[in-house]
Order: sequence, then structure tokens, then C-alpha cells
Amino acid sequence: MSMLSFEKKYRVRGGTLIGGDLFDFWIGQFYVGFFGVTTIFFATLGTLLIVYGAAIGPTWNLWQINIAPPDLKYGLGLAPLKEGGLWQLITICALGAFISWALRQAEISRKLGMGLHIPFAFSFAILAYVALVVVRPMLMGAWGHGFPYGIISHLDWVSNVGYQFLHFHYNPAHMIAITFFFTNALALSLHGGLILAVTNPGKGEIVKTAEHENTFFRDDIGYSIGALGIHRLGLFLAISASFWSAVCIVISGPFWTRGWPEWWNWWLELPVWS
Ligand code: UQ1
Repeated sequence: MSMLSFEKKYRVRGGTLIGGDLFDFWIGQFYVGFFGVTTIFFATLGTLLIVYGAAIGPTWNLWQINIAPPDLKYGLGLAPLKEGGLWQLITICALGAFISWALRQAEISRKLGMGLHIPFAFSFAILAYVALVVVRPMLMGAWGHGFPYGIISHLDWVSNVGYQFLHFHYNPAHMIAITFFFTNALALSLHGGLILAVTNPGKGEIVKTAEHENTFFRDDIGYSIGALGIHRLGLFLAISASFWSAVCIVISGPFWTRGWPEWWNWWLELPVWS
């Protein structure tokens, strides 16, 4: 069955979360839906605001364009457009577009009678962004604690915030997040390698199946997690990486203000040593 006839079969009404049948149609291969419209709206407006921000800025050098959050003196209030207000509007547009996209994924999943695993997974990427530009700034009392929108400028922000805590790699949640990112890369490379190895046989060879997949890992490490298991593991590793990234930045400032190396003094201060 070609993909097009498959899609035709599943292009059914219903499953919408809002608006009933109003936007329940397709344009070409794309499902529209209420949240398709809101995604386009926020993404277009946000992009135009970024271009406007670049136009009133000092450079068109793509690496150096920077749209900064407001000064800390504006606290959690609205700032004038050219003094961080643009950043605030762009942030609202980004949140609107990201959340719309997740809800669009939910609508399509419901239409197809699938689980909601995809929007659930995507929500963890949104969570990491929300932690940086909403949760932490609110806990710290100023939108100025959000990160600037620019290629070099956001790297400088990460570096500066890292050094404010002396050595960010001593942040225990950062350690956990990195461990999940690396383990995720290991798992996906093993899985990608395995699938390509069994589905790309040499000329005249047959495509291999689960028997080969399981046997490889039983011979290699004495254990096979299975075809479903590897995807459960992958989802867990990926969402955990995003989750602990969000935790590691939200605790930095609102809940710990000194250098992260010092946090480990709890170990030296255990009464058992005295
Ligand atoms: C695995 O065991 C497995 O099951 C057959 C896969 O399924 C296709 C995999 O992709 C991988 C990578 C493994 C090995 C992983 C672990 C955690 C034992």
C-alpha cells in the first residue's frame, strides 16, 4: 500500500480538541486543524518580530544578531518594545507556536487512534524552554534572567551563567542530565546501527529479523531488551535528559546561589566523619 492510499484511508473526521469541524481538513499532505492555524500565526508573527528586532539592531551578521531580554530593573513587568519588549513578545509567540504544535500532534494522534506518546515526548522539549524563559525568570523576579535570542549571544549567556556558579559541571542535576544525553546517544547509535545492519543486507542476502537482533545483543552483552523495549528505553532516556536539564537550570539561582562545587560540602559535613 502506498503511503498516499494509506493516508487516504485514515483521513477521517474527528479527534479535534477545539473548534469541532471548523479546521478539520487537509491542505495537500498537511493536516490543518485549529492548532495548525495557531502554529502558523505565532510562528509567522514571531519570525517577523525577530526580523524587526534585527532591523533596528546594529548588525545583519547572522551570528551576531541579538534580541535581548529586558533589563533587570523592569522586573516581571512589561518593558518598552526596544528595551526587551520585543523579546517578551517573541517569547509569547514561541510559547504559542510550540504549545500549538504539541496540541496539533495530539489531535493527529487522536484522529489515528494512536497513543499520545509523541506530544508527550515533545512536551519535554517545551518544558526545557519554559524552564529557561518562564519558570526561572519568575522565581528570580525578573524577565531579564531569560536568555537572549541570538546565536553567539545565547552561547555567551550560557557561559556567563555557568561561571556565576563557579563550575556548572558540579551541579548534580546537570551531571544527571548529561548522563542521560550521553546514554541517549549511545542507545540511539546502537539501535540505529542494529536496524541498518539487519535491514541493509548485502546483494543476494536476506533481510534479517528480530531473531538476529536479539541474538546479536545476547551474544554481545548477554542481554537483549527487545524491539519494543529499546523504544521505551529511548523515550525514557530522551525525556529524562530534557527533564534534568530543566531541573539543573531552575535550581541554579532560585534554590542555590553559591558555587556548585560548594554544594558537595554536605558530604564533608556528614556527622559520621567527626
Ligand atoms: C536490543 O536489545 C534490541 O532488541 C532486539 C534492540 O531492538 C531492535 C536494539 O535496538 C538495541 C540497541 C538493543 C540493545 C540495548 C540494550 C539496552 C540491551
